[in-house]
Amino acid sequence: MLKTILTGLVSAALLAPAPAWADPAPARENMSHALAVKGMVTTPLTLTVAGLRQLPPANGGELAVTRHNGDKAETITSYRGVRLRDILDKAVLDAPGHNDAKKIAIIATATDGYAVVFSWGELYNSPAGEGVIVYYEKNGKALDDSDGEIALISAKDIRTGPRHVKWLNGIEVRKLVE
Ligand SMILES: Nc1nc2c(c(=O)[nH]1)N[C@H]1C(S)=C(S)[C@@H](COP(=O)(O)O)O[C@H]1N2
Ligand SMILES: [Mo]
Repeated sequence: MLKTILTGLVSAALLAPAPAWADPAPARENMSHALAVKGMVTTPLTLTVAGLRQLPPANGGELAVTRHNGDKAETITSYRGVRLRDILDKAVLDAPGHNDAKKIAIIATATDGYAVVFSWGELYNSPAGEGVIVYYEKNGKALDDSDGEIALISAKDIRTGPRHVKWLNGIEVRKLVE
């Protein structure tokens, strides 16, 4: 009797769809092991954490990650990474014409399909650019399953959640306008 009930409960649990409150992201499978820099660049790159460590470090202190509605997702105590601008400069934007760079969008993508957009003007010619950082350490440690191995933060955004890209694996440079 008890066995029948238990077996029933176990199979119900296995068959039932995940409840809405469950974390939808299977974090462990999402881990990003490398960052591909591609598109309109003269030198496409594949950077692992070891490769990112070779670039000039950019550190940040306490930062609240806030969702679009203002709720707090987490508070980061410190982070260490590389400015997205420095990564793009290493790959070299393929924008030879006087006005080419101004038409460029930079798309940051994650292993789960999440993607956010920056513009050249924002990264290179606005105060926001300083705070756009690809990071590989959080609170003094390597990133774990919840957002690792590589992630991105736009520290000067009003709400930092939307452009906090966990499991970052791609930076694509695209010219949007001919
Ligand atoms: N890879 C990836 N990063 C992501 C998301 C996502 O779905 N996938 N959600 C974003 C959103 S909308 C917010 S508000 C923050 C905080 O998300 P959390 O609520 O999962 O902590 O992470 C952001 N980063
Ligand atoms: Mo969000």
